[in-house]
Amino acid sequence: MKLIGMLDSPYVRRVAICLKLLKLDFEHESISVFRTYDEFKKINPVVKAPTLVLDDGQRVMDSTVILQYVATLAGPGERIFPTRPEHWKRAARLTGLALAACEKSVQIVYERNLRPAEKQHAPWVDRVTEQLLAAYRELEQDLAAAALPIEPGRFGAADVSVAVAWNFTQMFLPEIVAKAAYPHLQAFSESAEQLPVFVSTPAV
Ligand SMILES: N[C@@H](CCC(=O)N[C@@H](CS)C(=O)NCC(=O)O)C(=O)O
Repeated sequence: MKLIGMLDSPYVRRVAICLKLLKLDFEHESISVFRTYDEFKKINPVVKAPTLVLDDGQRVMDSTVILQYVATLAGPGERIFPTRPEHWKRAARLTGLALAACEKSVQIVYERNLRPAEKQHAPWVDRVTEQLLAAYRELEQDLAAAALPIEPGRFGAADVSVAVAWNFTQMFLPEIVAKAAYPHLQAFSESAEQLPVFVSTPAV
């Protein structure tokens, strides 16, 4: 199978890292939904990254849907999702917050990069910024209450999603989300980004 999309997308990166955690073989094509729109459109007319092209040619999109599918392909013992309800509860909450943080970060980046300066709408950016900060505040509280694992063998999709979201926001919006105000997230991210599976899947 082939993963299509740039690793500077937190959605593409979370899928790439999880595929590696699951020890699944895949090819990666770094095609941009913006700079190479027409090329992307030939693969997936909806032009959404990530897109996973399966061996039979079918194309699947949306990182969460892709992860649900690829998790079923893994060998015995390779897991990115918890099996016990109490673990799922935490993973679900962390993943929801991390994906909201990704979405709000991406919205601000798009507003800045795609909309002409004179057309930018400050009330919308303020609202999205408030939502982004709320998501990270909640994540910080959760991590302060109970640390996330940093051993590679215990990493699941939720942990990957938190780490990837934080890295993306720090890459593009460090002046909005000051890392000093989120010490648990920052420490977790620093540990995660040193793991071989993260190092071999760089966001830039
Ligand atoms: N919910 C989707 C979001 C994916 C997404 O928005 N990807 C961006 C790249 S970071 C994209 O495809 N942007 C182009 C567009 O939406 O037109 C997921 O989890 O995969």
